[in-house]
Amino acid sequence: MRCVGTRREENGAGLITESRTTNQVLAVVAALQNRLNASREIAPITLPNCRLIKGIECGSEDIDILPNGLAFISSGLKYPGIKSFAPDKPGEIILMDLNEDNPRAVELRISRGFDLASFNPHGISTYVDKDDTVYLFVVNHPHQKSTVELFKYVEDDNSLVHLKTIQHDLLTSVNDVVAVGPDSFYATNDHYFSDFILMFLEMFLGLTWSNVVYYSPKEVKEVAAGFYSANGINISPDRKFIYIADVFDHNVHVMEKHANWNLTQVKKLQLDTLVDNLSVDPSTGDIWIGCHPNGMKLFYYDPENLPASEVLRIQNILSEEPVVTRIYADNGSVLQGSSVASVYEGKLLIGTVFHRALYCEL
Ligand SMILES: [Ca+2]
Ligand SMILES: [Ca+2]
Repeated sequence: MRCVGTRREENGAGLITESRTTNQVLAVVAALQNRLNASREIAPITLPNCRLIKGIECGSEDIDILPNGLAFISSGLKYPGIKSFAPDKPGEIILMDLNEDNPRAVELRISRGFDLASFNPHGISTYVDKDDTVYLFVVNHPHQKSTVELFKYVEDDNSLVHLKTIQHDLLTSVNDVVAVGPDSFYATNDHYFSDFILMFLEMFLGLTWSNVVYYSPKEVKEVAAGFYSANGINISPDRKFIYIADVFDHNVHVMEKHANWNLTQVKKLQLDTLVDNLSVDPSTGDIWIGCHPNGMKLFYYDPENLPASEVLRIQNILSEEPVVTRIYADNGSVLQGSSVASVYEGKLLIGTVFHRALYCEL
């Protein structure tokens, strides 16, 4: 004590400044731990009829299911700071027909001319046009950049024909997209920066510089901003509302879509988990979410302390009292780092950022 007292006398102002700085750093670290839910442990919730899907070993970050039961799965994401079990293997798009009694995962062939070696697929979205053409929008990170690839799905030979690569100054760090036309979509930028160090700094400091962009060949504009990290995005069955997950703010934003494609916030539903991709059940309008209960375990991969999985279902999000149900939870012993959950007629697919995928009959 005496020693401290003496120093205080000699350099009082300096010490106060120093302790203020220390307090500020501690506050930033505490806020980061909160955003990552760093202390959360979960109790398991099991489902009776689930199996791991054969052939999916290196991620199934996003899943989009067509009204006819064909499920598209993006696999093999390499994302700065996140684990990959196959860092040198290009990503792929996998298809499962959920009408089959025992659905299998089949890799889709991609047309010539597309650079497969650098394919690094992330969020996806399908769009069925008036003439029944199926378009698949895929967020891609070739060489750490962000593009959106537009494909046409050809059912006859289970292939994807690459139509175009979309790149734009406003599409800097794209996480997910939701198609609103055959060549237009909303996209989330999960960070303002695309450089890894600056991305980390942005997360560490808790900047709310992440946004949502509307893209069409005629017009590209920011339509929502102020997110810690906008991640999953999807649309209501009546196509009036856009749902956006803020992964580090642990909530889902409900936005009203206007004729000029601008978005205005209707409400925000607070949760206690890191919300990744959002799927909408077309028959009920329920939102199914793949969540990370504890982001620290996801970002600092430790085989002794695995990242967990959690699936939430939100019913009646527009009502006064939405119902949030925890459908599935696992400590990572079965499924690590769940990022998406999608349903089709009593069947549930749960995908992960870099691990396997689960097929369940509900
Ligand atoms: Ca998606
Ligand atoms: Ca995502």
